[in-house]
Amino acid sequence: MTDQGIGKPVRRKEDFRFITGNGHYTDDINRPKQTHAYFLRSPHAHARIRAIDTKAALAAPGVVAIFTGKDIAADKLGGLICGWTVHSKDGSPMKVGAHPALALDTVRYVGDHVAMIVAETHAEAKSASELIEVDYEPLPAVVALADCQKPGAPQVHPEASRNTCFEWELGNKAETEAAFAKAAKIVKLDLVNNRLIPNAMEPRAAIGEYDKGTGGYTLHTTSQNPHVARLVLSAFVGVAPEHKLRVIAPDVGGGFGSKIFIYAEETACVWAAAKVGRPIKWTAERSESFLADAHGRDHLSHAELALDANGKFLGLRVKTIANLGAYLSTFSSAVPTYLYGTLLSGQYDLPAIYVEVDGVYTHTAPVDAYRGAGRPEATFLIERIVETAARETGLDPAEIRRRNFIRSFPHQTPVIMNYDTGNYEASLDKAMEIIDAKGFAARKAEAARRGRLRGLGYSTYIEACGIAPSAAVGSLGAGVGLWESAEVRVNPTGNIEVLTGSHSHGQGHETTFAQLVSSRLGVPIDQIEIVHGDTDKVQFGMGTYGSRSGAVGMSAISKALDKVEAKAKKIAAHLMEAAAEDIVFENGKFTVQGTDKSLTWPEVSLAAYTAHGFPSSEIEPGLKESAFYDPANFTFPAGCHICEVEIDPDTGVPEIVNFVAVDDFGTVINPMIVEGQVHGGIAQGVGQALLEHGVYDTESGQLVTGSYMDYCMPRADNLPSFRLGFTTTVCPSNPLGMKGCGEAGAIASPPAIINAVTDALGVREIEMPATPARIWQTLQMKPRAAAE
Ligand code: MCN
Repeated sequence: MTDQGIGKPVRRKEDFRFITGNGHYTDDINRPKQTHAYFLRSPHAHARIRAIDTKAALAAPGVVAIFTGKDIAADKLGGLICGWTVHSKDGSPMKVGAHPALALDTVRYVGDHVAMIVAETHAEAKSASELIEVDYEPLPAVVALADCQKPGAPQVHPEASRNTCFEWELGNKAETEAAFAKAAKIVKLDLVNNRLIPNAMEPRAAIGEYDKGTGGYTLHTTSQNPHVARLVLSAFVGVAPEHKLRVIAPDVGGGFGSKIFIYAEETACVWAAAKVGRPIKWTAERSESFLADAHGRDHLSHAELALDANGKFLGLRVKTIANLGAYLSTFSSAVPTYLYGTLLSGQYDLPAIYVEVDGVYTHTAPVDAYRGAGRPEATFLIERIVETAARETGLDPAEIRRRNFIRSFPHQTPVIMNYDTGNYEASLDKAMEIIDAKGFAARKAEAARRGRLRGLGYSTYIEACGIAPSAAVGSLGAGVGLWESAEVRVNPTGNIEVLTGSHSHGQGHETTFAQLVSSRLGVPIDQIEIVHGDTDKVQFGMGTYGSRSGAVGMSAISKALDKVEAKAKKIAAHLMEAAAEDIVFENGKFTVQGTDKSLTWPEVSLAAYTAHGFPSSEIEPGLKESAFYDPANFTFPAGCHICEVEIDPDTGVPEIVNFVAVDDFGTVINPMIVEGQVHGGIAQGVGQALLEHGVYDTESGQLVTGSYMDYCMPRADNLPSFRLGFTTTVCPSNPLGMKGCGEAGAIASPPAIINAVTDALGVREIEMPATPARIWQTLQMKPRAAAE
């Protein structure tokens, strides 16, 4: 056994290249004879394009070519797709508006793609874009979520009347109504889940190339799932046949969901490379990222919780309007439906749930998955209404949760999910102990003496991740299977290459995946290479999102390792003239049970390739195995986050003085990496709860928060030192017992923070982000509200 195996806090081996400037990101790559692209974007939220005059721009210095929607249409390319079909209550499929990579005759949001200018340099392409004359006929736009379904509202797509893409429902309406009819108490809450703009450190980038000799295309791009990109670009958009398209996602500097999708710019770069006969490179400027990366969240909800006289939950009903933006992005329909409604049972034994979601179009950037994707919205809703119920019934917030926790597993919720395992009380107890919940009253009193308002907020969350099995997601409308694949190649010298369909863009896979192999084969991690992100190298893969790479991707590796081990034992048995059943493989050594005969890992690896004397009918030469793995169920990470805030009533400035997260991620491969994932997720949750808000001007549809001057990202001094703890229930749905950890922080933390802020202020509600201005305003309104 190496000291780098499962459970060890091994330092991330990829970090050396990242922190010494030796990473290879898409923008670091330059191809011979490369040109540069710039995209002319719509300044209008909604307008008809009467004409585009590119003459002057084409004559500008350095310009190689200019393409518009008409050129793409002339090539009969398909539009950008949404890969998940959702059906409305009446059984009709969602209403999909056309989404050409470059706008054809209408632009539908500020930032929509109008023309692609290809020039010798980025600066030349950009300045030529100013010479393009677009004759726009501005049209009225619908921007506010609350307005878009009103009669007479401007229409985003002719296919979707009332701008409604789908009217989805889940759960049993009649049973839920019956539960409400017998309730002793009904708690009602209106909630806004604020729009967020993802801000990965590396903006999106692409280099499209075409090889005239082979007819092959190559796309280097900042993707979380290069095989899916290749599939969509070939099968649906029709850029090139799948076997003639290579997609490479090299080092990628964060994605948080926003790099799952197949966007216009990457599509146009690879398509146009054949037209100009030279590689085309594009790297987003940060302000383009604000405008045109898919945004996250943006829900308006009304929720009602029915309780009996003992504080036991009887039923939950929810109506949500979910903003999809101007076009359906790659997975956008799944986020406010199957990734949201299915988690509304939370950690609670809730006998009846009925949820309705209207997915609506507005003249804003597309909205799709962003760290947590649907599950933060569900957790925010359930944890806010449970907290409100505690306050309105006079029950302690921990006590009302305890009264309603699910305690036996497996547990079938009324909203599809079947929770496999968990121990919610254990994580609540541990979090309360770490934060010293008992001492809170004294701390509050002490803060009051200093003129500060102190509050405590709980969030006992659950999420579903892994985003698999294929049969389950297929039955819910996914257009793809959601398994994962792996290949383990043992070289003759004993070192190992693992080809995985997962993609690492900050999650430390090169370390944790190698730790798994090290544990199993007894080989140090520096002799193990994790290969990912290249469709020409890796057999296939569904990529990284939904915190699936551990539970699904590593399980595929584990399955391939089973095969490698079985074959290596067979070879060792042959070499030592023993039966394969008698070979024990431990710590990288093959021993014939009960003897001192043994062989080392390198000896067996070498023998696999020399293959001298192998009985050819029984043992093939070589040691290389692959596997596709489809799990039995989602995984259900759960836990308890508790936040303690202090507010300065004079300025409204909140300070998180204490934040405890106790999570159950099943078997943990690398506790240091997992803690880092939790820290990052909480930082994003703090951003959503207190700072970040994507705001459009409701009249003009201009993005008001289009730069870091207006969009407030969390900084180090907004964050406390998090205190973490773990509880463990081993996941029975995959061979490693793992549950995903990548999104938990972003899912769990916002309600804990808002529950703490409302507790400190002594108010029922405050909208996210609870900025100092909003908090101060709430405090000023409070005496008035109390008097009314
Ligand atoms: N891990 C572990 N033990 C567990 C679970 C996970 O050691 N029980 C390790 C895994 O081996 C992996 C890491 O923790 O190295 C995260 O694993 P997992 O939870 O499976 O999540 P994924 O690797 O699939 O990553 C996706 C997830 C998502 S959905 C978003 S969004 C997100 C996130 O990860 N985006 C990130 N974390 C991010 N971190 C960075 N730095 N950048 C992003 O873009």
